[in-house]
Amino acid sequence: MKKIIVTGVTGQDGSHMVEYLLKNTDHKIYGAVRRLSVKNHENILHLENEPRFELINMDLNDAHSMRDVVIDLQPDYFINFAAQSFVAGSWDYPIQTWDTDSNAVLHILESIRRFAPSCRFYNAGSSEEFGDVICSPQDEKHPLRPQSPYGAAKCAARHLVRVYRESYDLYAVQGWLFNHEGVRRGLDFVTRKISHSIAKIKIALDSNKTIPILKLGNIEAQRDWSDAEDFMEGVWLMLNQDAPKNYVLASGEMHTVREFLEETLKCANIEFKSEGSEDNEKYYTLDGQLIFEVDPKFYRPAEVHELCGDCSLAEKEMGWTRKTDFAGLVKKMYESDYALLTR
Ligand code: G4F
Repeated sequence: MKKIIVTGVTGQDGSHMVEYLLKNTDHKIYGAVRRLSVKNHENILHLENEPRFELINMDLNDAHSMRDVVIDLQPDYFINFAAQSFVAGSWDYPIQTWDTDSNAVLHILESIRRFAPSCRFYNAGSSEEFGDVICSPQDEKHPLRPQSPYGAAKCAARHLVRVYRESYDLYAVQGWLFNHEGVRRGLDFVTRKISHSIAKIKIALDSNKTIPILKLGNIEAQRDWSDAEDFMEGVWLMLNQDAPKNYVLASGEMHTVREFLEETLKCANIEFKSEGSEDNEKYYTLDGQLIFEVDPKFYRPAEVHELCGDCSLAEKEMGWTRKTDFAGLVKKMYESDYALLTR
């Protein structure tokens, strides 16, 4: 039985990856977790009794712990989804971001090269690496122009993955995953912040309670949003080609944050009118209750204004396709949050 280490299993991508691997392979999956005094295992609780899934202790910021795991397990695959993945937070804690998203990748690569050189390695890359884009859509040839400490750390990791692949003949890849969302998305990310807040607003409106106003930053930012679950197959395909190669995974569609908000309001059957503009824009229900306002507190020191991916290479060479479209993703997230809050 082959062995796969997956990091970040308590998060959105890691937990979906484990589910994908349990369903589509016969391999044994080791979910690497950091011991915390308060457990954060909600996303993997349902997998606790799976005989092919085992949790192991490992801290990405401790090179020795990582090395020992690689020596002991001799994994066939190592999938690294652990990261400081909140772009806005990377200005508040840039060093922790660099340590986790860049230095830790170097430690993994060193462990693999020294102790398990036939292990295939996937590192989570990001469309944030393209940053201040020069053309749209972005494919694998677009230059790296990061705009945040997070984007810069992912670019550094990308170079390390390439250097190790070329220097030591490792099977090491880093896909460019455009924004991918879902019901397990953290509440700070804009899509889940919107779906969760609008569900709360809907419940408050229906029960005549005080409305918890949604506050967002730059609602004109444009992103290429997909369903995180659709990307897991793409990651696994990237690890199982004849030769290692990096691919873009994306939807090829671009929508503004405003469109995401308005599509969610549509799902909730909330009609609204807009007043003001830019920093002062507000949305009200038709009977005048404030539901949303722009809050410059959520603006970033530097913004990536638009991202739109071209995944035609992944489709052509790996046969990868996505299943959920933009409207389907918004509906899924809103309905899940509404159910969660009314349960
Ligand atoms: O949801 P976001 O925080 O995601 P962002 O920055 O695009 O990063 C995500 O996608 C990347 C792939 O491109 C990943 F690598 C990364 O780890 C993460 O998963 O913000 C999306 C957009 C931004 O332009 C932001 O300025 O939404 C805008 N926005 C507007 N108001 C807001 C808010 N973002 C957040 N988080 N919160 C707001 O209130």
